[in-house]
Amino acid sequence: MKAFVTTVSAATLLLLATGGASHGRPTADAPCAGQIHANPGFERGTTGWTAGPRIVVLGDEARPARTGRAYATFAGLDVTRSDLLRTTVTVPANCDLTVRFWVRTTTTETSRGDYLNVGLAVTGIPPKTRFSLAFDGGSQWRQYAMSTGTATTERTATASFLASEVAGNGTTAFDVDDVTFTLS
Ligand SMILES: [Ca+2]
Repeated sequence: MKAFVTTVSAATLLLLATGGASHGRPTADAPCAGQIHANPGFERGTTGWTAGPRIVVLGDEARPARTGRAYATFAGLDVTRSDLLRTTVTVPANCDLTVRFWVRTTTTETSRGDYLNVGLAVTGIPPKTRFSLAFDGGSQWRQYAMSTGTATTERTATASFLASEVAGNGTTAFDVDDVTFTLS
């Protein structure tokens, strides 16, 4: 490609540049758009996700999904345990990734015995907990968002939901739905 470019005239290069602009961006910039996860709302079960054995995906008329019929739930079982739900996507060079997700909290707790830590691990940046949600998260669906920022190289980004529960002080269930991964 470089050899080709050096042999064409400046006038042709100018034509190519203006032609590219008027017919949409060339492929180098095209990936920075749209939602890129195949199963953001768990309608296809845990496809595209790595889910711990106690994470169930269900449709429940008493506790309906935010959209569709399914969601991921870290159910309050009043046992001491932790569970992890995560997924990894590729972030093309020069793109920003925004992860948006909804959480609903059902609880009998009045302290932070049980929690849901939401993290975003990005190539070149130390993994970090972005949100630490607990009993006071609210019984209605609430949306949260976190972003990677941009870089000049392709990266991977792993979003993780780690629930930790301690037995004997009440129970908290965390429901998660519509985890979208949008490039810009
Ligand atoms: Ca759903």
